[in-house]
Amino acid sequence: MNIERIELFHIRIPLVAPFETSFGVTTDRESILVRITADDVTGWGESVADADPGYSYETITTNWHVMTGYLIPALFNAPIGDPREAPMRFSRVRGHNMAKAALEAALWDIAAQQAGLSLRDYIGQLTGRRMKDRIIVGVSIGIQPTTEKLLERIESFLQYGYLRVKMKIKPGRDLHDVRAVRAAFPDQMLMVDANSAYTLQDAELFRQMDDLNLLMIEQPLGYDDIYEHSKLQPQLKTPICLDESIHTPDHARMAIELGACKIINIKQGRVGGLTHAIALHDVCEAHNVPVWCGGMLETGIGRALNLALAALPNFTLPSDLSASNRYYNPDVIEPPFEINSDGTLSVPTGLGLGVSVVPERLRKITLRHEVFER
Ligand code: OSB
Ligand code: MG
Repeated sequence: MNIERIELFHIRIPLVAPFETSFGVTTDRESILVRITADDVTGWGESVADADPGYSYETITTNWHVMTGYLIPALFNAPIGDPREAPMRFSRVRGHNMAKAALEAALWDIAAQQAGLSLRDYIGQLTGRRMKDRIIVGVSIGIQPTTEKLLERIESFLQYGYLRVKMKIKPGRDLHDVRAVRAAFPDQMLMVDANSAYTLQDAELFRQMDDLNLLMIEQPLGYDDIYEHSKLQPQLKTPICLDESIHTPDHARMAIELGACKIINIKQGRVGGLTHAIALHDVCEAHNVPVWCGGMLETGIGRALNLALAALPNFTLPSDLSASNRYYNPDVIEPPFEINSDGTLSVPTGLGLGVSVVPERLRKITLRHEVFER
């Protein structure tokens, strides 16, 4: 693959409704879209970094700096064989996984197109794994102004056919809300995500949630912690799922061996790209730890990539991948993702990512565009 041109687009796209987590509220999603041209084929990637360092230290600005100063020059340095070489090419930059992942994503899109395959089938070919056609998905519901609004919002999403509900919690908006939701929807597949808002001192709160038949409790403690989660998990029947704490396949092995979690949420951006995400999937599978695909309010570009990843066999739990109209209207791609009647999303079957960016919409949401040529 001879990379000729790399373009970065800083975009800002309005969410159909504000999304509140324990670390803040998002009304407009900002991100960086990457377009790479190699051998006359164009591939797209999307950084999951946000404008603010709430979920992660990475931001649009740090991504721009690391991409333009280090990662893009490393890609222009020499031709690249296949996208699995990207992590080695980027290895002189420590961290900044989201920046690395966005560039690697565009290389996967190109390589799949060059192989004449959908990204899903290309991953299947490289890994020798049998890939799924449809992904079981759930909806992630932000903190609502009141408990009543929360119940209404859940009700409306269930009508679309989502099989699993994830509700965000934060101190002061936790046990009472979760109990109310459980009482209103006794048999609903339900989980909570704390986004690191608690400490081990709050163990009693989670023991009280243990009776509510939750599918899992996602990232209750420190964003960089594994050890304290290993102290909490044995106190609970409910599985803990780690999100923020896991950045490498080694972190996953450590967390599993310490008994810090029973489930891992894989976000390719958080772990530095598809190559590492696949390795993480394999580590979890070898330890009988199920995984699911996390979301970062991606546009359809990141969503298409996530669906191809989630087609791997150990993605057995419902993923945070919802229909396009739950996030953006319109999205930057066509066709939009729609939920099937069985509560799944179909993995795109077209070449590469299998979605097309609509130039007119991209132009409207672009704040800054920069082009780099070899
Ligand atoms: O913790 O999973 C999270 C969105 C932004 C940042 C962190 C998280 C989330 C979500 C949204 O939960 C999932 C989605 O994209 O649907
Ligand atoms: Mg999470």
